[in-house]
Amino acid sequence: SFLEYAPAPESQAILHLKSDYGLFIDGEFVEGRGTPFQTISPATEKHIATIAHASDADVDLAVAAARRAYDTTWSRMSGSDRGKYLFRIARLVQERARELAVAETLDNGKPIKESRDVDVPLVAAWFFYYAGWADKLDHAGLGANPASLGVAAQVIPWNFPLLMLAWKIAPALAAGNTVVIKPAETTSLSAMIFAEILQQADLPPGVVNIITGAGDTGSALVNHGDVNKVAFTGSTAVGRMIARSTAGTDKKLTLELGGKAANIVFDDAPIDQAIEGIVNGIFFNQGHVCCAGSRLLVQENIHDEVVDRLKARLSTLRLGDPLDKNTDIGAINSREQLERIRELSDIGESEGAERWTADCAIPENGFWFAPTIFTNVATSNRIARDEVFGPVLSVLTFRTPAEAIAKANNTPYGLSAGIWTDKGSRILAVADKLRAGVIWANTFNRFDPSSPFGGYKESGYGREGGRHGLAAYLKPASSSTAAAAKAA
Ligand code: TXE
Repeated sequence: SFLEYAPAPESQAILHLKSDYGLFIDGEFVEGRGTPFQTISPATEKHIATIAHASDADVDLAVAAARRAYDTTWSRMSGSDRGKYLFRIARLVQERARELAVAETLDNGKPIKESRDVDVPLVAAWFFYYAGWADKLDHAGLGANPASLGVAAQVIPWNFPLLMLAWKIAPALAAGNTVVIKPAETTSLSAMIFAEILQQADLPPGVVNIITGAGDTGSALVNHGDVNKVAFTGSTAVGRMIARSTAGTDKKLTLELGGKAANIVFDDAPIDQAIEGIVNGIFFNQGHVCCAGSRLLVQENIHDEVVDRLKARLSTLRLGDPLDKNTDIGAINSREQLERIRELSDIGESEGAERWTADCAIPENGFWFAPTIFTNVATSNRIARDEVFGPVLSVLTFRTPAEAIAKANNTPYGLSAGIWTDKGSRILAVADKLRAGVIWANTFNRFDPSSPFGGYKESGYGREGGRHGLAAYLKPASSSTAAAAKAA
């Protein structure tokens, strides 16, 4: 199948890596005017390619190209024609799936089996899903003749570089907007391969512009005067800055920020399934997941059994070369992130929590952190409150459903939560009281393009996915168009 993994030397050959990547503006690769930077493999620290750094003038060019494309082609095109481009992009992603998966794993450090089986197939699924919406907008219950917003400025993080790109671009284009998007500085490689796909799909120039760079480029983009919509996924600190700087403008804003999700396990839960769900919940993608189940809330009477079984399971995980298809735990994306994880883990220990680390050999080069569990965690400990964004699980206990709910909600975040129980009525009763945007029952970290994703509180606002995700890229129908449509 096209998803089959080829071993490293061969797979690198299918990558056709360039040594130098420019910016993708107005349908062309152009040189950036800022100082270029290097992207490295976090598993080996070896150089992969040189990435362009967009200056303020480059941001101007990209926004101008998006505006032109919006005015002259994209907003004038029928929904069914826009849909055809999105279908084409989805199919090209499938055709180049192996190459995209290898690039993603090389640049990000995530295991190839995840990029191959999760990230890239979901990227295609997102484009297929929103392609299907493009010609149905007028009849979708989103208001009569919903209108696009204009130019969308999108800034994305490094944990799911391609998937976040798809989450941002697909609904924006389906709704008739044009895009300028900035990938994260440590993971721009797959976005530039995606730019080649846009060329292959013959997407009209300027409809999607991909500009690489660091926070300065992101800031120039979201604060640009000719942008109508800002969509950001990243840290709560930067999200706050963007909320402040766009306040008082007419830019429509959606923010998808951090999380500290509770994964609640009741004593009647199917234990084998729950153990797998807990492991997947926090160790998938090295825990670099905003909705990761980083706080395990386990019913007191099964605490010891669950912790023992978790330790046994984690001892079987294989950490190492992300390009090896047997690898379960890949590399931490950057030295900075590794330092953050180390620091918070050391604080966890100094605050009195008990630390257990899976016994695995750590490669000599690259950035690695072995799966870690903290028990005896108090709700006030930093390890129970701060987003670690790494392979670190904090275990807390509860006695009653009410206590589980109170502890789960005792966080400034509100992105996701999980409930494990055999009782359907309990799932509904507990879910109803959790302040989290996404709640999984007897599963965790499941994603589907038709399902809205987003948070409460400091996890941000707005939803991505489903028709809610589309609404984020549309103006509400004006009362006059609504009335006219009704009269007709
Ligand atoms: O995020 P940043 P960082 C959390 C996670 C992690 C921490 C820091 O806890 O440990 O944040 O990660 C761009 N204006 N999450 O430092 O800085 C930046 O170039 C506009 C959770 O990597 O927020 C990148 O493209 N843009 C999260 C993107 O913002 C700016 C995913 C994210 O980087 C900018 C990532 C500015 N002033 C981190 N400054 C999640 N919700 O999944 C930076 N950027």
